[in-house]
Amino acid sequence: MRFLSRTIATVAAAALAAGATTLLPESALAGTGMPSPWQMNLQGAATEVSEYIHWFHDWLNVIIFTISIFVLALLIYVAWRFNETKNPVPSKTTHNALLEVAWTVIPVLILVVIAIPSFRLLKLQLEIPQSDLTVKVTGKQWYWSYEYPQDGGAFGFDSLMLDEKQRAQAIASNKIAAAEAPRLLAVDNEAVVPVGKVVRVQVTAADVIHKFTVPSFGIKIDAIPGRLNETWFRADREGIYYGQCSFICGQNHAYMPIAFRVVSAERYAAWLAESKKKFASAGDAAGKVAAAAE
Ligand SMILES: [Cu+2]
Repeated sequence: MRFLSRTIATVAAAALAAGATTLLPESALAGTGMPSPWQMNLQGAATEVSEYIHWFHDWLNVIIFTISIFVLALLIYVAWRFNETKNPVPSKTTHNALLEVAWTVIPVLILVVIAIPSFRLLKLQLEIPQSDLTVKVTGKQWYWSYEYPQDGGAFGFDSLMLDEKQRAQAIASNKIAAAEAPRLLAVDNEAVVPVGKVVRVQVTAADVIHKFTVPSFGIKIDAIPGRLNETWFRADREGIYYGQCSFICGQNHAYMPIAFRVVSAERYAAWLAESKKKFASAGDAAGKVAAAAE
């Protein structure tokens, strides 16, 4: 009985903890844009889609915990009430119409309650609103290339992970703040986008299948050679948001992070002007890979 009360207490504590994260202010949620030590929950939400995903996740947890506790309670009751000593002559009942209808209809209703928000989330993700800018992303073994086709820029660049030496150098030379340059996530060229604008992201791959994933934006989409996939995000807050390739794509799959820096409209304009010059003469990716291999 003591074990039982302790188990119930543990389950209740877990349910409370799951519920509490939704009540906490956003700033109390560690790990937005990148994971933080001992983080247990999803990465903090920075877009409408991501916030919906968080809500849906919490809602599913409520349903899962309720069903699990209900079934556990029924099992305990049955074991206690109908054991051999308490109930020596078992009932011969084989049918109960009301009960059978109930245990068919109630699960159907539960599924409907899950399906409606699920379809709404899919619609939100798949229907791209009128976009303010487009960024084309190409997955390559093992880095990402970004192209800015609109905005009069028509420039592109490769974004490669900084190794430990490069990362230390970048921090020492104040190119990037240490808190914004986590190991295995910091890159040489971040993709910069303006805050509060709808960014249409076109995703493809040049060699094998990769997957473009940014948890805080709530986006995850396949990068497939010969196919152009589309998704979108509108970041609500400035900051640095990291993601990773999430389709095993070869030897350095773990070392091709994604980095988006969300900035004000003015800083974005300045970055555009600078990048048009900086990346105008950039060599193609093939040349870069050949140079790196030497
Ligand atoms: Cu990949």
